[in-house]
Amino acid sequence: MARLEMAITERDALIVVDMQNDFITGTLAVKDAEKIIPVINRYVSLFEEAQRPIFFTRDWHPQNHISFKENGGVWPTHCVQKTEGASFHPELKMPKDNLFIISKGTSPDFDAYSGFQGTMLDALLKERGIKRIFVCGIATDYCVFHTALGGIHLGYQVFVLTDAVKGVDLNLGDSQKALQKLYQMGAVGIEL
Ligand code: VGL
Ligand code: ZN
Repeated sequence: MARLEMAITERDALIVVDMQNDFITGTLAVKDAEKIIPVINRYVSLFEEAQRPIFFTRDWHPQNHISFKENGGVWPTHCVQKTEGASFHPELKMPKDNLFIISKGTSPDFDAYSGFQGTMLDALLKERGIKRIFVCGIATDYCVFHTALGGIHLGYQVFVLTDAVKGVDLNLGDSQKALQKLYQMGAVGIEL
């Protein structure tokens, strides 16, 4: 449909969403999530070489978090602060500098699917003059979707790195629907 040519610019940042053990091999494992690790690592290298900031979001829940089934929520217990399940996957490449870790869902009574919700992410991007964000990670139909949508609402040009996302697909087609909705809202799907 469209042919895009582009470069990584000084206005760009990479956002890697929730590449944590529980979402890859743990209590809320997303099918085939480990397959995108090398792809994400390549994007991390690309943005690192371009000296661009890289933001890693993480789900960082207290044990009594509202989203857990045992507390009346819909999800199995996952990404409890300071547990192995909440740690980033050991094969995920972390750059040496210009890296930021954004913890979300940290209050017992609020869930946060968006990396912007209740965090410093917007302020950190703004004070660095970032206008375009490149989003990858898991899950396409939850935290990637809401982080990308949040970015759109906050005025960023959002690119979804389509070869570096994986979805839960609780209902068949959820991830595809999430991507279509993002495109309708102005996001661009791209593979660099
Ligand atoms: C997520 C379910 C519950 C996600 C977080 O990172 O997409 N999904 N909490
Ligand atoms: Zn969560």
